[in-house]
Amino acid sequence: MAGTKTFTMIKPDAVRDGHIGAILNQISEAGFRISAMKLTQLSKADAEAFYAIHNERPFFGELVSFMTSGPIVAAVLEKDNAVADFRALIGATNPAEAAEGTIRARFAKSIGENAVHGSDSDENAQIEGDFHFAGREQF
Ligand code: 3AN
Repeated sequence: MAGTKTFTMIKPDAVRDGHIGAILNQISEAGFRISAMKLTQLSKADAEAFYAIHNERPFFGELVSFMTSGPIVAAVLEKDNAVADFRALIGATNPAEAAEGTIRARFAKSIGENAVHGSDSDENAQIEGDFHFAGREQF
């Protein structure tokens, strides 16, 4: 039976540092199936729309500028309990607080440049996946 979905981005820092392969391997080893995936770069308008929920936060400008600074890998992932299990796999937002062995503990530099995104609810996973992929690009 099909599992539930989550949405991830491998962020510009991790792409620049050559960690795409290692991160995808860790995701795959943890039992996630890739339902959609592409290498792309967000425009300023894309990043502002994607992170609209954070537009009052003091770090919003920094976040948009970082997320548009280079290519990202966007992907939809499927697994039982995908949202919660993926957030456990990536670790805390601040890599200094991320559990050992998590993707952010291994690859993130700071709270802003934190290597990967993971949806925080099933509803947002659907919205975020549909933001990046047409129906015919999701399998
Ligand atoms: P998460 O990505 O763990 O769900 P959120 O939703 O609180 O964390 O934050 C979204 C993104 O905003 C983070 N991934 C990070 O890149 C950035 N961010 C969050 N807090 C800060 C902060 N204090 N300073 C700079 N950037 C931040």
